[in-house]
Amino acid sequence: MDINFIIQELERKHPGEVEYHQAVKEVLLSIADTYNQYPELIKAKIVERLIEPDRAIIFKVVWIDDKGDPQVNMGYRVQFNNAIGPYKGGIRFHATVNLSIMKFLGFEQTLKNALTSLPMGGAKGGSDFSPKGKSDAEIMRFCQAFILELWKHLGPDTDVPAGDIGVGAKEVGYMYGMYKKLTNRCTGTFTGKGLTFGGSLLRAEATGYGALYFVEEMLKRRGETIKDKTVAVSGFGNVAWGAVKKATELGAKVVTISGPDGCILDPEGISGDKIDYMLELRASGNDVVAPYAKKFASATFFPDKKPWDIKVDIAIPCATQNELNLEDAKKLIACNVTCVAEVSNMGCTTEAIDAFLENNINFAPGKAVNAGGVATSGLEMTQNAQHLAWTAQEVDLKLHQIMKNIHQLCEKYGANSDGTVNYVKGANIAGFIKVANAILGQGII
Ligand code: 2IT
Repeated sequence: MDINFIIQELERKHPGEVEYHQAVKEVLLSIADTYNQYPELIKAKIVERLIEPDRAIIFKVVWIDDKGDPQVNMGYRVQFNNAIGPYKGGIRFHATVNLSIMKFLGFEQTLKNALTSLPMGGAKGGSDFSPKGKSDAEIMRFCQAFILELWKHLGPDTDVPAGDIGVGAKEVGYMYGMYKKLTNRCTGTFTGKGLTFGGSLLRAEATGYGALYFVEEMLKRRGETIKDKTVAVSGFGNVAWGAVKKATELGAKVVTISGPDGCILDPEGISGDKIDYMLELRASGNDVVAPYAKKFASATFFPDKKPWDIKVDIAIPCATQNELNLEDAKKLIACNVTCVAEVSNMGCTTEAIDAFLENNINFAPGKAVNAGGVATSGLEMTQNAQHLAWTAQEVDLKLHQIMKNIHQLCEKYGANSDGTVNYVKGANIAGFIKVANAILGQGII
């Protein structure tokens, strides 16, 4: 495989889509050696077929704000690949959303969903609509207008969306409500739904819990446990909340969270009602963490700062793509961090990942670490199809097993000769092999 040529062609066809190029390049670099051992994959042009989405649906969303004025936003759904199962992936509402970000997320989702071992293809959707500062009524009208266009492309066996940044249970509820009204069918065609209308117990916690289960496996390989370790978390949304909750439950001390406004340092640890308060912060809709330091005297707020220059054992980025760059990586390395588990999708820049790997820091990529979220979405689909609801314990057990399996896949495909694991390689190759074989087995379509 001539990676340079494939990337050049991708850039020529899709100029300026930098996040999409970044995600594809990272994967191709790590799978190249394996791919070149399979002439049948090369002959069938599996890489060329995998890196292009099946389709991208782009539409206009017009809605009415509280003043009675029309507003216009963009809507997207990138149905990336359905070789393994129905398109599946979250919807993001954030001012930065564009086609490149949707495509990188859809591509990552395809490989991630393959890692879960559940029958789900990959997709991503969203809008440049920013929920920040919007009233509840505005958010509802936007969600309804968004689905009024998108509903015809969805379905329980076609495409099942969920939440992502800016889309939580409330927004999923508004979107699913409109979807159900238009189709007149209770098909459960959304995951992360409210518990009274088909949602799964533990879906809210699943991404963060799954990430910590994965971290436990990483540490276990080194003969360590997470108990008494110090942890830096970025972000303060649903995913960060679940991660802080599980890390604390397992005996670690989480000393940071962060938002677009800056970073909170709480040396006493974020536990108990401080964790519950994260939900309040998020529900306020202001997208800031500063109020935490006003409420809890043990904490300090540092405006415009990231949590990566604090001495911790483990760093867990839970905010957004490229949030952790080379400069941040160098600071963490200087602080003797030993483990970096990326929970945000593509949370670390390529240069940051290279720095971690060169310095023998245990680094694991988002598509492995955060797969517990979509895996539990898969479990929600199963429960909906069975017309049953499992207990939290049942879901947790399955989630835990899935994360252990993903870790094993990383060990299998990412083993270094010195006995350590290259998790980037392991996750990319394991996901790719599964999708590649699924594409190959279904002919040229
Ligand atoms: O990035 C992700 O995996 C998600 N936003 C969750 C997707 C899902 O379908 O649950």
